Amino acid sequence: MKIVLATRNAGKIAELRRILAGFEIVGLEEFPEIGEVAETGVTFEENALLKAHAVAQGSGLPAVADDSGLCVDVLNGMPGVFSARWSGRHGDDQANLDLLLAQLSDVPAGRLAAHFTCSAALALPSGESRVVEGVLPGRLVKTPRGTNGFGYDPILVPDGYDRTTAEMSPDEKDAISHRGRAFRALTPIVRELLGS
Ligand code: ITT
Repeated sequence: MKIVLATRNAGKIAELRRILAGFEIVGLEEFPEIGEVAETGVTFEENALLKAHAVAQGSGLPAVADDSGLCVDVLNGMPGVFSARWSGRHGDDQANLDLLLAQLSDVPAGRLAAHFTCSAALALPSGESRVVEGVLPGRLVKTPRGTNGFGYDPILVPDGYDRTTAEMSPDEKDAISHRGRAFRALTPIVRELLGS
């Protein structure tokens, strides 16, 4: 059974194709008629479900979606669901990172706790859906380090590590990441609902 990956974020696509390696994954490029889904939800869960349902309806196939972001304690959880458009330029990782670092410039190093969150949703063309969450807690560094991954990876050091997720290998990040956790939790649910 084919599953449509309901995301246009290249960084996520690369990670999800690894994490969901056992499934027959098709990308949104096979459904050019499906437009952008407005992320009008106020939670990761709501937005993941919005995207998964829209793509399942538009493609007629089961769809999985990811809504994720970086939540910074000292900013009351922001940028959160606004992570991809924090600078006002959706998907401009460098601009988003630069703005966040500017906002944190006066915050002492000891007060930089933050976490990545990922809500992973599955929706079927019938309208049935499931959603689960994964979290990666850590702290931010003010000088970006590493070239792997995407988004805010160069500034998040997971708890128990001294490297950013951009300094980790793809497999190392997948094993502990919010996305790895969420989609590994979703996998048995996908198998159960699709009978595969
Ligand atoms: P789709 O809606 O097409 O999936 P998007 O980039 O708009 O793509 P989101 O609204 O879920 O997706 O925003 C995700 C943002 O959160 C992403 O652009 C990064 O800035 C950040 N982010 C999420 N997961 C991350 C990770 O593993 N490493 C670094 N940054 C991450």
